[in-house]
Amino acid sequence: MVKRNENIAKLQAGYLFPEIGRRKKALLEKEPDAKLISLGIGNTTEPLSTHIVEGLNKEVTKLGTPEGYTGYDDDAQAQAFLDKLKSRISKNWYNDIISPDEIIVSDGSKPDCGRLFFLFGSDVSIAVQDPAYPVYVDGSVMIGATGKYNSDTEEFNDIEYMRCTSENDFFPDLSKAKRTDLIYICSPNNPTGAVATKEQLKELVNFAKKNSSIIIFDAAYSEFIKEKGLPRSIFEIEGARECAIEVSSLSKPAGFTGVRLGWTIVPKELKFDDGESVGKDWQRVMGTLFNGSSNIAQWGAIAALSETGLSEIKEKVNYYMENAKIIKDGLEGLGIKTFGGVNSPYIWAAFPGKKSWDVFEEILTKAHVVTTPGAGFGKAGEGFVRFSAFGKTSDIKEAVKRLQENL
Ligand code: PGU
Repeated sequence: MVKRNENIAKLQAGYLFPEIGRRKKALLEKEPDAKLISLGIGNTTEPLSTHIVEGLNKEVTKLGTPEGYTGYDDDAQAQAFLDKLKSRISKNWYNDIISPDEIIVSDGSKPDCGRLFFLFGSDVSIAVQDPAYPVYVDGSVMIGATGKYNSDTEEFNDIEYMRCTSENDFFPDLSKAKRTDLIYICSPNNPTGAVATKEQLKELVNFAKKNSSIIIFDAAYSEFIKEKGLPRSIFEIEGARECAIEVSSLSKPAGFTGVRLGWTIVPKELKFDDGESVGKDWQRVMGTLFNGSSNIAQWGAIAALSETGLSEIKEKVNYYMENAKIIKDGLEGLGIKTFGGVNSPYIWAAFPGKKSWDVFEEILTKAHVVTTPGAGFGKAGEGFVRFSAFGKTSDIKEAVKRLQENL
């Protein structure tokens, strides 16, 4: 028999979202006629827009012709697509603050988060926001970078948990944070919906530079920022090129959760303590563990990042943000305090004094609405439930009506 990987054994529970799926299934076994509405996992529901579908179709058709066929990206034609895509990401997404050769295109930001663990190995120390997207902690546990699980504190000994609560506007108090090698930051934030301001990110960059740390900035929801003056990328902040990596994705803004396309930016200035380039090592990791994003998805992304594609993306984002407003107003109308939902597709709803899994169960059984319990994102998420604005507006309205009738 093979010995179980002890790091995987340290994970206390299953991955959050499949666990929610199990609870959904259990309810449906008891009540097969229940019409569940999912405001749980942040999964897009709106069909791809016309221009993007044309882009995808164009490539699929070409793949069936001798002259248009492409395989791995070592052939000239495949390289040319990739170059075109990187140049669009650089110009149309980042306004040229990032150069195309600093972008590595991938199949999404979650897989990139996974491969980043290979880049840094198990000897790094890690800080996360608490609450946080569970991949940062679970992935760190899997590679053995977190030390032992402490059942008294319900935390891993070697992780620096930076509490993000309404008292600090859901941004870590860096004056209290310990120095770590890596600092995971997500803005707009999953799950709290908070967006870091320029001042907060300046403070973060200064902190990272002072401590020679690397920030891993998850910008998967940048397109949902509506208010002017809020930073969409860590690289809008002076000094970030020497201390940050950014992961991003078309999953949420363009509805690519199933198509799969994202990217990671590693600036040329980012170096390890021995002076070696982080970007060069990242290329090495990706060259070994990844074989390029699907050429079909790349064509979809090229279309998505054109002028027409980007205006279609804005429409989708506005659609989901209308949903966010309906949820937020509905909850507030019930006297439930909410955060987020203005520059992010998540509404973080407070249920003080209650266990978030209990609130999750209550909403599931009484209203047949699926949410995500805050405790699944970390200890500071206890007492909160996350509502996702991804869904059909008619379902969102129905869900809010059921909450009003049943809570
Ligand atoms: N980063 C953040 C902060 C996310 O919230 C998500 C998805 C991703 C990355 C993943 O993006 P991809 O580019 O599609 O890989 N979060 C969703 C889905 C759950 C999950 O397991 O990824 C959510 O509901 O939180």
